Amino acid sequence: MPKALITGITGQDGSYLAEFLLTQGYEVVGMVRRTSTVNFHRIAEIQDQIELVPGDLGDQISLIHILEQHRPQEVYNLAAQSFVQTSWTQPVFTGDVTGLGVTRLLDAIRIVDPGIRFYQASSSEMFGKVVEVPQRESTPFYPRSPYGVAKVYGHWITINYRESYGLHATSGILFNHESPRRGREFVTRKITNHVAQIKLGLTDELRLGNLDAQRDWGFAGDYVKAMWLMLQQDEPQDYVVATGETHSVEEFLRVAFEYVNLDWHDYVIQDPRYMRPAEVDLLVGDPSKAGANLGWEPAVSFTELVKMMVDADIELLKVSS
Ligand code: NAP
Ligand code: G4F
Repeated sequence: MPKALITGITGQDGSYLAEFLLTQGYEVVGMVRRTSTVNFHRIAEIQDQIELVPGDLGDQISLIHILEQHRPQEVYNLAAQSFVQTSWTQPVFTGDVTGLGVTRLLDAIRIVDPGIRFYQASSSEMFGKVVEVPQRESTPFYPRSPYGVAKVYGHWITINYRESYGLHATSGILFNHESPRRGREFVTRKITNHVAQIKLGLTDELRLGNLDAQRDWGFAGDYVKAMWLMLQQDEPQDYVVATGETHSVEEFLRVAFEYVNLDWHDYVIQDPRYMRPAEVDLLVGDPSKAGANLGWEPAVSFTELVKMMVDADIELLKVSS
């Protein structure tokens, strides 16, 4: 039975990837960091099928011990300080975990077992102030946040360890992907959570920042399959994973509110607190390499994604209220 280690298993992608790997017959080990309150809600349904081990990307000894004790064939590095806005208030922490954390893990792999296949969760945020539309694997980076800068470091150190030590190390440049399990601070989930609250009479306003930003939004459940496919290739390469479509925050708002027969103009207030010091205005990916080499394509459309998230948030609030 193949064994995979997932860092960031308590997050959105970690939970979907763990479920997917179980369906592929994997033994799944998930690294979790110590928290004062248990935060296993996303993996609650599979907790008895996976093994959770303590560790932290800030602590290389913990990474070495986990690899020595569990001997995975594949490592998926999904752990990160992943919220762009927070990266301006905690830039050093973000650089340490999201950037240097990748080196700690790659070096632990080099020391313990250089035969391990490694996946790095790179991001379309690296394209930032884009120099090419659509963005592809060869598009130069121009990050616009401490998070984006840290991800560029993680991306290049992954390539460097591949070229320096011959590791099977792959970087997936994933565009925004969402789901009912998305953290509530990200704009899509913030919108669908508020649409549900407004529909159920629990609030009457939604405060947002820049409504003009455009993103290439896909479904997280589709994207974790691409991660796995990348590690099944004989030759490690980097891939853009995206839908090839872009939509504005305003469009997301409109579709979400219209789905429950409401007009977003009646509820949304623009609040400077949610504006960013530097914005990424437009992201749209070209996933043709992933299509050609991996046979990957997204299954869930933009409208289906919005509706799925609104439905899930209404259901969640009905159950909890
Ligand atoms: P997420 O929901 O924020 O999950 C992040 C995970 O990282 C959580 O499990 C978190 O643990 C863990 N973590 C944070 N700091 C850590 C540390 N110091 N040591 C160990 N674990 C730590 O993020 P996601 O949306 O699933 O994204 C997964 C990865 O893909 C991230 O690297 C993200 O930057 C990248 N990415 C995401 C997208 C997207 O649109 N979702 C697009 C491109 C790239 P806790 O639960 O304890 O906080
Ligand atoms: O949902 P967001 O916070 O996601 P963002 O910044 O695009 O980052 C996400 O996608 C990246 C991939 O490109 C990942 F690497 C990263 O880890 C994360 O998952 O913001 C999306 C857009 C931004 O332009 C933001 O300015 O929505 C705009 N926005 C407008 N009002 C808002 C808000 N974003 C948030 N979070 N909250 C608002 O109130």
